[in-house]
Amino acid sequence: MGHYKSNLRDLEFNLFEVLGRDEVLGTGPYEDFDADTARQILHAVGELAENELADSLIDSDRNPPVFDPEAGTVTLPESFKRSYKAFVDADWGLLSVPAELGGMVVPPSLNWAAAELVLGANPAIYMYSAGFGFARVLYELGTEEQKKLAAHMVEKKWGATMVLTEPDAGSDVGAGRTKAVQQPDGTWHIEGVKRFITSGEHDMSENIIHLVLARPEGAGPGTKGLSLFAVPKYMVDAETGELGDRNGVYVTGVEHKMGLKVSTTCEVRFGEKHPAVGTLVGDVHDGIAQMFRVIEYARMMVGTKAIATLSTGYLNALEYAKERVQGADLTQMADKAAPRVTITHHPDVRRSLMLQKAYAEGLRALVLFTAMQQDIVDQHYLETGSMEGEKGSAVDMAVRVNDLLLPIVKGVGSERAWVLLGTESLQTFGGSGFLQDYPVEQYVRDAKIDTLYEGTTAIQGQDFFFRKIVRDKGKALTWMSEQVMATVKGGEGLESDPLAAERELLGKAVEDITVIGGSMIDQLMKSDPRQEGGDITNLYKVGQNTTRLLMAAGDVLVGWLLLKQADVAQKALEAGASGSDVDFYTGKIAAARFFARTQLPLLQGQRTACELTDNSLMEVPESAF
Ligand code: ST9
Ligand code: FAD
Repeated sequence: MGHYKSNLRDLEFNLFEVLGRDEVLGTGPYEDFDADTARQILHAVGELAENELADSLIDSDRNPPVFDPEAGTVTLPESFKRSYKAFVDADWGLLSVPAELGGMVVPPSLNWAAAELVLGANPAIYMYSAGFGFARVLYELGTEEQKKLAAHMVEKKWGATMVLTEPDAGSDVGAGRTKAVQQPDGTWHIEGVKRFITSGEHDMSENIIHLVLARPEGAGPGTKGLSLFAVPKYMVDAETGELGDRNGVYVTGVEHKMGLKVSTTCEVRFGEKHPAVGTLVGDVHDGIAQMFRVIEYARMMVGTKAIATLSTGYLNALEYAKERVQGADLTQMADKAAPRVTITHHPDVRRSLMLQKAYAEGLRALVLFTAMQQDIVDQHYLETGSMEGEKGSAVDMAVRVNDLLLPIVKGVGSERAWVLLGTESLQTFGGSGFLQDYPVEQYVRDAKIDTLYEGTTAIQGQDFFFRKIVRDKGKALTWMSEQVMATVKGGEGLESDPLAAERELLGKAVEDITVIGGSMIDQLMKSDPRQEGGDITNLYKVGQNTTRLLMAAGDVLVGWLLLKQADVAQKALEAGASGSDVDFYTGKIAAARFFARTQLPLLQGQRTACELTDNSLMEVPESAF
């Protein structure tokens, strides 16, 4: 048995028992894929993930890619190449490709459920296969010639990269200095140095298409002055797809990392040896907005990767805990001859396991609830060709809610996952967890990156508050709050509600987060110098709390989704569930109870901390740190 333990039962529970995805599957644009086919897809991907894909995770960590600085080439370990080939040969990359390029037209919720399985088994496989998704973006945004390039990318399974970061432009993408110079033939020459580029070089596809942000000569400062260019490693004959000359884009360094070692992280130089020729995507200067199409998808991917790893970390820990015999039952601690028990008997181990279960399953539910918003937008796009709905429509709200939830999926998913993997999953193994005999130490190392790339947690917190709440004028937030409050009030009218106490706790958590958000809005208003008494430094008080608000919102949503699931589970038990379903549903109710009773009350402390915020932190001299 390999390292990866999937949770197909929970994926199906979310999709079909909680989110009603069977109503969408098999109808409209998704008519070719009904619920049964969706289940078959998930089982097939799960089987592949647990076997061929998982097979190389450990080996490719111990034998990472080898960079040849002379040739500028990278050789990946054979074990990983086999896994990657198994994935692309099975054509599962086509789940994120549009029909026009030969893709399978499935709702995003099914795509993300399948993605979790790949990302949990061997995340770098999904990242190297980005060419499929990037082709979609190029097809949707590109010129006629770029649409043809997109078709070749899919057919020939080429690699692709997203190229934003530079040595002095990380979070601050707008500080990028890479330049684009237009040529008489309409192409552009790209000049500059990019850093940390994932999949920048490897030996698994004959070509790599780089999507590069660069600043055309004379363009303005910041992100708005950046344009997006498609820059191939080898020039391509758009008609035939045949490769031409080597383009002037070279990898000059590959980083040595803490984890996720098989995923190459490259320094890429453009136009140093000879010109790096690119074409302007869509022939329009709208680079940052275009790149955000990729970033949004990639942020969802990172959140899914994080929780996929937390889930397999938990299931590995659970298996170990059921077998490891150590110590006597706490109630017999005085009896030195008492029988020894498996560690699942110890209250503290149970606390730890249930915490892992609650977050892994609650965050999975959040990923799939977010994906369900994408289903609404995707279906509308397939039917009308537009990604926007009329103002006030369900599609318009789904766009906003998806936007609101993405920083939570990415920011909270990654923070909770890597911390819990370390403090709980690894800890469950005792000293053995520290050894490379088990996969969990690698999970911790591989998952840490998720809090960093695609915008650090601080960036997610700011995005959540300033863009997704304030700029949205609270529309998506209000809708979301209504959904949560419907569950809080869900027990009204019931003769006896077994989850009444949990609903009350969720209601209190909503009150707490409302105070946190409210006091931040208050400080924001007080920072407007145009208002009487307005002081711009009040913005620092907001800035001290953006990550707090993000994490608190994650907890409220996890608590809510677990409770929603518990309601479904309760009904299923009352309807006479049998066999392994009884355990499954009982576990759902237990997780909701545990989370509501042990995690949601902690938000009161966060509320107090927010209310106590002043600017003394900002006044501490740097030398006093
Ligand atoms: C990286 C890659 O880290 C790591 C892993 C790579 C793995 C690759 C494999 C991926 C697999 C998946 C592939 C499939 C792909 C595709 C499939 C598609 C179907 N939402 O606030 P402003 C835009 S890569 C949307 O003033 P600043 C918007 O246009 C490196 N758009 O920002 C806005 O204009 P407007 C990742 C947004 O102060 C404009 O930006 N690096 C959003 O100028 C300006 O906005 C980072 O993520 C949004 N949330 O710049 C950088 N936000 O307002 C992190 C902004 O008019 N830093 N826009 O609408 C940030 O995000 C900064 O906040 C900043 C600030 C750069 C945006
Ligand atoms: P900095 O921006 O210097 O941040 C340092 C610290 O300061 C962080 O804690 C950050 O949260 C904080 N900080 C910075 N600015 C602010 C602010 N305004 N407010 C509050 N806090 C702030 N990039 C690509 O373009 N393509 C890729 O494929 C890619 N893959 C990557 C793969 C790996 C393994 C790694 C490590 C990075 C990758 N990146 C990629 C780059 C990645 O997106 C950046 O590392 C990330 O956006 C952070 O930038 P930085 O490292 O320069 O950190």
